[in-house]
Amino acid sequence: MGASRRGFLLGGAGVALGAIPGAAYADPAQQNRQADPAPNHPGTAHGNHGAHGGGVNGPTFRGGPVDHAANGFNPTEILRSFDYGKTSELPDGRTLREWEIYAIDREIEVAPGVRFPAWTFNGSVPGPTLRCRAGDRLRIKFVNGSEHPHTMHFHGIHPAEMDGVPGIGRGVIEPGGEFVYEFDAEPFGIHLYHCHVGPLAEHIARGLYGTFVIDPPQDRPKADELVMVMNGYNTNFDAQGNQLYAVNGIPFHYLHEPVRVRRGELVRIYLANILEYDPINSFHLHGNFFDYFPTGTRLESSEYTDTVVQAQGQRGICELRFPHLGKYMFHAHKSEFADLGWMGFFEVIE
Ligand SMILES: [Cu+2]
Repeated sequence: MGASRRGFLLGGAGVALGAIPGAAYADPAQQNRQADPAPNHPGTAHGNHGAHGGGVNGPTFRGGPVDHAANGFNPTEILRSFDYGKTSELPDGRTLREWEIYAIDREIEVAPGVRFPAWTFNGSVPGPTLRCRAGDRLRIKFVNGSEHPHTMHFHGIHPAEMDGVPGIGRGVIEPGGEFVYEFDAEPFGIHLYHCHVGPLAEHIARGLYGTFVIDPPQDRPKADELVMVMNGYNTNFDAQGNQLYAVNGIPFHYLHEPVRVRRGELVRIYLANILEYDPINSFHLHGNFFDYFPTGTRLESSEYTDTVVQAQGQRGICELRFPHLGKYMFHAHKSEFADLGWMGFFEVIE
């Protein structure tokens, strides 16, 4: 990976790339000193990269936000959005939760001027964060409104015919088809759901994934709860790595809109790695340490750290209280991923 990937950053995606201003996160004085004096000069590798070659901000897409309204979702909202479904009570007294999930083909702007033909659950990347409690009965009606065959495969414990893989139970759901997945929520923790149709890496990397939180029988301590899904985009469609990286769908989003948290309040991050084409990803937080609960299936922390590494499909819970005010970066500690979008800020306020 490396040079060849970056060299074709704009590859297969439809591109209407204008001049990209220098990055927004440096202090203005520094930005002025470092900015490329001729952002549109010809002869740069990709024509119009505003910060080509120089400055602390580099030739990336940090300069501006995407059109969230046109995309139909905003990563700031995904952060604290939990979908508890429609609830009712079963004859045995347990809670039944029902959701309707649609596979929708949707082109989204993943970086300023870079459009990606995504396949989504309910229109966003990642899909909605479904939330329930251990022991609930879950009923998920999946409607395939995409032009491609898909499934919903849930992590967790359930019967084989509810596993959402080709050839078992109902198997593949063709375009226009639908199926109701039904099973009990176990074990508690943070899990994933994603399409499981081949070529699997592409069906996932196009955007068909989301997280699935099962609360323990007794609530965890009250906290400001956040979902952070580490993802990426292979805009070349060559299955050779990714050209953009993000958390909750849009590269650099939380540079432009920092994650606001309160000093001293318990913050709980449901963190998942759904990256394809790269074996691992990581989460590193500046100026603070957090407790880490792998997969969230135990109530005792296993580690006190500022960096966790997750392989594809791994997830866990990070808990911390920020003692000091101010802005703190978070990013993949794989620097290449950070430079290509996987970075942002927490902003600690009173
Ligand atoms: Cu699929």
